Amino acid sequence: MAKVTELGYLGIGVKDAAAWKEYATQVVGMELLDEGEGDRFYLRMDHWHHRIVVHTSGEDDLLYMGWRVGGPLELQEMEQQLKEARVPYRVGSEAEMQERRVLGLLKLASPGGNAIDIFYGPQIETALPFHPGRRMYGRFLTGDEGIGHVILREDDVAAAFKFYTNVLGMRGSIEYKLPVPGGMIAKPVFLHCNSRDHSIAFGVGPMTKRINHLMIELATIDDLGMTYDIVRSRNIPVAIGLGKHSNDQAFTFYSANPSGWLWEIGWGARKATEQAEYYVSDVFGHGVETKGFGLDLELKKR
Ligand code: MBD
Ligand code: FE
Repeated sequence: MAKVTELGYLGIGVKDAAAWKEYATQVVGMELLDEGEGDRFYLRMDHWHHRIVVHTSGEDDLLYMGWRVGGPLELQEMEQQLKEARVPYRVGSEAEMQERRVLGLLKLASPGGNAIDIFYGPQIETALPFHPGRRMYGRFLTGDEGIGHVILREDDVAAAFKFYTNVLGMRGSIEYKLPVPGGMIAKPVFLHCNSRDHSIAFGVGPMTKRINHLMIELATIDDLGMTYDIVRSRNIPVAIGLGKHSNDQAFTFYSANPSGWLWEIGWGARKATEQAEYYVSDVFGHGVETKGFGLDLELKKR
């Protein structure tokens, strides 16, 4: 079975391009790459041409995700899996592959209607080393763990679980049982495709946007602290304060981006466990500070 190996890139649609350029470079430390196309610019986190395409198309939401496979054979095998599972897909044209800066491309959608690229062969810029948008102590932790993780809207959790595991080849399970207002228990599912604890999660409750958050990881704690100070100094809303998750054991906080969804900034995550476990509380912290960002969960039992 072919398996996706990393969440390689994201496309997002935004209203306020200037605010996004400022946020991505000066708050988070990403590198801006503007190739003068007018309708989009790129954010770099490492030696890839880009990790995020910011389309100035106004959605203020996720547009697409790029899931990587190893090479042409794996892409072919993935096509077979899509056929067998009766998932409609399209082979990307030469122009579409060039647009995404990849060697091979399939285009499809998840059960929840999230646009998915399956690709191999990203464009790597050996002559354009990563240059952060502001000072950094270290770097973003990407490599073979991909860009980070996303929490998405997948209204039919069982269908999404089947799709991401049986068709795309990911592994995982429910990892928390958390009481939510109204007496319900949230049972979010977390899936991995490499040593990152999770590359995707869903089932946190009703969502208006396609995406709740993108988590990006820093290699050194000082960079997490520097980002936190910048967020505080600019009075950017913090949805969930600093704390430590039980599943990936990452030290993180969640704050608003200029599109009104969250970026979770983290450090110190452990590797994915081989065998399923679930938790009823985070380790410490992670208190809800600002409600209304679709993550009003009490992660820490108090
Ligand atoms: C996460 O990264 C997360 O976003 C939530 C809600 C719970 C555990 C880990
Ligand atoms: Fe997260």
